[in-house]
Amino acid sequence: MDAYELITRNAAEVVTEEEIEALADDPDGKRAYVGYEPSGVLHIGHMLTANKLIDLQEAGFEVTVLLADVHAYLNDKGSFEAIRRTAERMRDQFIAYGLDADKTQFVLGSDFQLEDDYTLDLHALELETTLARAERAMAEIKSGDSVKVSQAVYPLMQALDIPYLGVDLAVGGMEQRKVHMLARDVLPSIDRTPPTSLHTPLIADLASGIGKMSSSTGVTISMEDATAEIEEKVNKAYCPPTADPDPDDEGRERENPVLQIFEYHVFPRFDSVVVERPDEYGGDLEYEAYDALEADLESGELHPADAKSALADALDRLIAPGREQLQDQ
Ligand code: IYR
Repeated sequence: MDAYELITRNAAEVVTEEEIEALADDPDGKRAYVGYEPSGVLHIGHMLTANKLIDLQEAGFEVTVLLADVHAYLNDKGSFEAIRRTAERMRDQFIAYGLDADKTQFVLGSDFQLEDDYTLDLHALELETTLARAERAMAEIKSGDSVKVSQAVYPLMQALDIPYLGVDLAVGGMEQRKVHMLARDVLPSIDRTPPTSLHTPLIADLASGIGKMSSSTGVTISMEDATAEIEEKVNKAYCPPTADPDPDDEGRERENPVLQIFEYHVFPRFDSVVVERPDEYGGDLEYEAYDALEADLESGELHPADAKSALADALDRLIAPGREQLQDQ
């Protein structure tokens, strides 16, 4: 796989392709980052962007993880002290789950976002941006309904993080895209380069296949789940037997989260996936690529129950090393 393919594989969108091509061809000095609001336990939603960071490291990027403590505070996630403690725990979890501690720079937002220059640049951006524009950028991220001033400041700070961290590429889930578009619009007004961005797909809720998987509203797999919990959640996951639409579904957009997890979490990290089946059901199946597994599930060759047990097994193998390391601490 060449650098461009590695950078863009499994991305839902890149802005823009030409800019990514130029970065792929750049032999050195390329830097990318993802920011996370610190939260108690890492779940597979975090790992989607973390997997992308691992791809980017392989493609020659230096990688920064921003533990966005000030952003979490602005988003009403608790006291600043509690958020700081959570941030430290999150750093250990990312390392346990495969981000190389020697190659990844972890930065706390509060390490640079409270400096004079940053604050003055933030005020300059505030002068350039209407409240309506900032609010629109936050629509997918904010937690409450009644908009606070903090929610207008939040996306402007996220935009400003990009030049202050000196990165070429901002990575995030699709819910971050409006903030990155705002950054492209407003940063030139304070003489900063508009950033290139890459967005990972959103995985649907495990139980329903509807909407976005989230630890606050539905079922997700956490990086601390035990083998039995993973099996139970995956067994209950929405995974229709064929591609035929459910007649009772009234046109609701449903994704297949089992397939999504195979595509975005399992195949990027394993060379092949073995589905174990008794001989009377056709014997074991081995897949080297995601598309073949999807085709077999859709044709009926692969039964959802067998796909689920292979998925639970693969997820457990992905999660076990970090889970054990964290238990020992
Ligand atoms: N908005 C992100 C957190 C975040 C991301 C970046 I990239 C930043 O520079 C700052 C904050 C979230 O929703 O978790």
